[in-house]
Amino acid sequence: MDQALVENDAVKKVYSHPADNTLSVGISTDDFVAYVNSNASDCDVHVVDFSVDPSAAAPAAAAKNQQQQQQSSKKSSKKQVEAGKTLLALRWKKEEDFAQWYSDVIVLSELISYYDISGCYILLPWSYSIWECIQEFMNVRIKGDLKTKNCYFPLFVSKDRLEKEKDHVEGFAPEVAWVTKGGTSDLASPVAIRPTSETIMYPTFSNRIQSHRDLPLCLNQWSNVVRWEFKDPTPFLRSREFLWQEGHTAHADHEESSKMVMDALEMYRATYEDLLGVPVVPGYKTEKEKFAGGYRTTTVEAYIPCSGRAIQGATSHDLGQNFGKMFDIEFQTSSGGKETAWQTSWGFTTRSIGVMIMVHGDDKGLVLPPRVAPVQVVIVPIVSKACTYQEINPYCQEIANALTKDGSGIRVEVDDRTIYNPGWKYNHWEQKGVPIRIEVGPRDLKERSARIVVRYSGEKFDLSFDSNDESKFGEMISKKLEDIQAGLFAKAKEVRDSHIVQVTEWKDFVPALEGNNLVLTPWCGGEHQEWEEWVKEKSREESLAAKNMEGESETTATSVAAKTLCIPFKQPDLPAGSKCIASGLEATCWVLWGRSY
Ligand code: 86X
Repeated sequence: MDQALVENDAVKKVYSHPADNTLSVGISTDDFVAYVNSNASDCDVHVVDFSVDPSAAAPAAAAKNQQQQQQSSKKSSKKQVEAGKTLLALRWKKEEDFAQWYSDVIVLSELISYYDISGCYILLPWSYSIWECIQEFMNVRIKGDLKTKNCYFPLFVSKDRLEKEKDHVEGFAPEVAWVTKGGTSDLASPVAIRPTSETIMYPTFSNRIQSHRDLPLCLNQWSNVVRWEFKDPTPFLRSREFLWQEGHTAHADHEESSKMVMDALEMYRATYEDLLGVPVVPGYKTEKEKFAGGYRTTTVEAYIPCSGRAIQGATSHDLGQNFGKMFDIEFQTSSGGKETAWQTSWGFTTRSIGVMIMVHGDDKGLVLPPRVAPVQVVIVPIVSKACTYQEINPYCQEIANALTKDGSGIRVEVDDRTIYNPGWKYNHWEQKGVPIRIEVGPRDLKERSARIVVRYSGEKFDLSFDSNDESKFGEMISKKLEDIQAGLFAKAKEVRDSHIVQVTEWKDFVPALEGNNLVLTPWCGGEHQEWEEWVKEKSREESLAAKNMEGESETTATSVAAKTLCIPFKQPDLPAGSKCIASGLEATCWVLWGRSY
């Protein structure tokens, strides 16, 4: 309790929310302190002088943006946390300081813990469960539609093998992590930790593929990979070790392999949109932005409203015969000739969880779409002297049983812990993003009803729990979860759609970026890579001028320059005579630009 409240005689009453966020009780400070210190409550009053500036260091979460903190040191010192104290609420609003907000959300919701190696994070059960939901969703499709089998290849790769294809590794070499010792003795030849598994898997493809009868060969692995990056890391979005799935397939002809590329991309679209509620734009990467080792790259691009930035959600590559030639993946055709296999590769990472957090989260914390929420419904009993746990718990349990029985499959938790009061629990589960809270008080017990509170909208209503037809209650909650899933997606899509603007003249380009938009422009197409470079430089210059800044740091992960995100599959009409935004040449398509992560 704030010391000023206790000592200041002018303060006649303090207001608290003893049982319910929507009800306040005002009593004198003396009575309040006496009550809390009495046996009636489980805790004691601690008087804290809030006017004293806590000198303790900021936690790791807040340490990240030190520069920013120094710029607004007055603001941030107020928001530092005393060492050893837990945060009770987010210190930052999403719109106020997006990076700090994100740090607070992932820690308070217990998704992430920090670790003593930069760029590495602990995925706590709350985030790992989400990853398991993603795996479940995707495995059905990987094994079903994509007819691809899971497998596991080694983590380590020899230097010779990794560098077998120089061109493939070249640009990436600085990111490769190496093991050079076993115990104290140097290894005869160091081994790399996989940054991706082409060189690890493709020799196996070469061995196993001899005849057209061996095709298609479609393998997927779920694994960790390491890329030792030096840009600022951000949990989920850019970490040195991350989890992913990588699919690698080989086919007898290009028709079949290009279909695989599209089918894998459709799985990614579905995972983002139908599971995570995050709208994405599917399309082709330009020549400049595609995976250099392949023939063509497709992508799903997401949009982060608060930063106005795009982020690559996942990619699916048409490798053509490039890797087949490098790794001798040849097969005997049915007519007896020899042909190189046609390959694809596709990957989806834990970055997706970060995108989901950024898109749906709010000032109270995480907001989870029901389909990936580890707990979809939390039931909180409201206890008091007049209504004890012994009285109310059986009813809460009855409700929980109704929601879980007959394999209705709702993930329910009854929070019947006695060490926390209901207000604390509401806050806790709101921060963790649980889609539905069911509050059960004495009145609900008497009337056999329950109060339903929806996390993302704040909607509240009473629902009757009819003892003759409990399945009705379960159906209503199931339906509500589906509505929430659809509602979250619709809300995100509306925001995203309103931030894609069509621009046909260069003068409108940077102003559109400055308005946090992605920009669709007519474009002269693939052969003119230098014009993408031109847009990058020109947009950087004009953006810096608009922001009154002189230059950009080399280590910041994000730049103010725009790059192409994709050539969307879904193209608006291109009026005849449209000119490329950059070159002024005849436009052949619309291309999507944006600042990106
Ligand atoms: C490119 C290509 C591809 C399978 C995917 O995008 C989906 C899943 N792989 C990955 N890429 C690299 O090839 C690469 C190679 C090395 Cl050696 C590295 F250190 C980093 C890399 N990053 C990306």
